[in-house]
Amino acid sequence: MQTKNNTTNDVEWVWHPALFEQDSKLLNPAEGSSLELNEAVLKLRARSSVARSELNPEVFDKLSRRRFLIPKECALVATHGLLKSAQPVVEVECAQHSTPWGLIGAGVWQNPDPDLAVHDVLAGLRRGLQRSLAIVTSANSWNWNEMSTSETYPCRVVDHGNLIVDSRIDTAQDIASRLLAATRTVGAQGHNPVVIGGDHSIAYPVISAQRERWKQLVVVHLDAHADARPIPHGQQTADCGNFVTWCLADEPDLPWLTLGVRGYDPEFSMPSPLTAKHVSFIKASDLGSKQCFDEIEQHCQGRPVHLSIDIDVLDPVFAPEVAYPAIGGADPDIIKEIINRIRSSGTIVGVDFTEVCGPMTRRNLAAMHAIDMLTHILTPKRTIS
Ligand SMILES: [Mn+2]
Repeated sequence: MQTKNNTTNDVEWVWHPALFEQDSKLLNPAEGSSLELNEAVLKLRARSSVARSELNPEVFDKLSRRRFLIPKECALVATHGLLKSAQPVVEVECAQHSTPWGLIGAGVWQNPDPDLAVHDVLAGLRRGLQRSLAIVTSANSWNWNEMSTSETYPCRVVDHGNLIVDSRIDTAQDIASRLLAATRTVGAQGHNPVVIGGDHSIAYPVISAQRERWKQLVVVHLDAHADARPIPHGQQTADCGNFVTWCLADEPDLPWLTLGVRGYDPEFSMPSPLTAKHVSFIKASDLGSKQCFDEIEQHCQGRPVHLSIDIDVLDPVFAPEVAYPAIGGADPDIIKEIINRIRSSGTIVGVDFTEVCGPMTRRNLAAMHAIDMLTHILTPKRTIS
């Protein structure tokens, strides 16, 4: 059922265009990586492209993991680098045989109000996530909520760093193309992308890459807002208010379920998402009803699921640090239950998580809930088989 469009073995891998050779090393200054030029690397360096199946798995992992090799289709936009390692590194390795999550930071804010203090959000989310995953997966941890030990929560996260953004010269379209390439690169390595933002505009390139990878993909979108506004004339890529319109304009067949909408929308683009074939909405006040869970189960049944989460799906009582707070939102426990239902009916193959704003103090509630929710998604409870 979960047929991939491109199996990872079909991808053609090429040398990263930013690489050059110096003093018996292969350097990628744009991404801050280097590799010893030994005989095997030199021999491979002579090749213009290579298939994964031609390389020993360890060699492939080493070369693709730090993007010495990248998928051919991503090379054109990678000239100035795609991703760069960021602190703190969020890596967890306690479930060797499960598919790793591939973490990408994408601190993209198209038009942030100065009072939203977004400059340190990504670093704060990384700090919180690293701490939270370390506790949940530690051998000594005891979970009072579930009355169980931590070995119940296998988890594997590979950190691919943050998207390279140069605000002096990059256009919104440059950034979107780079994030599309970065998400493809992570997906082609066989990792399920987890992209933390940033504003919700990042979901358009992320979901585009996911749809290429999974023919049967469905999207579950948790948000106070439909983000389905019309595309202004001449706009080159999605903004945070219309990324759904962009996704569905490209892929009218993509099954899409938006959960948690409420309030008034002065610009909802009725015709455009609804000309898409399988779009539905569950408003915030209906979350948690039997009908809601039935619809989620039907939507996800046996399919690969991409989760697109805007933290403002929570009520501002829980998550006040957002750009557009909306009264009457969800309770965090209902969202966790929804995630459980999605997981029991489909397979979560990727996440974008957006719209946490600053200031990033230790009392930022939106960030605390974002980290708790991400931890819940990344550490599914082990099922006894
Ligand atoms: Mn949104």
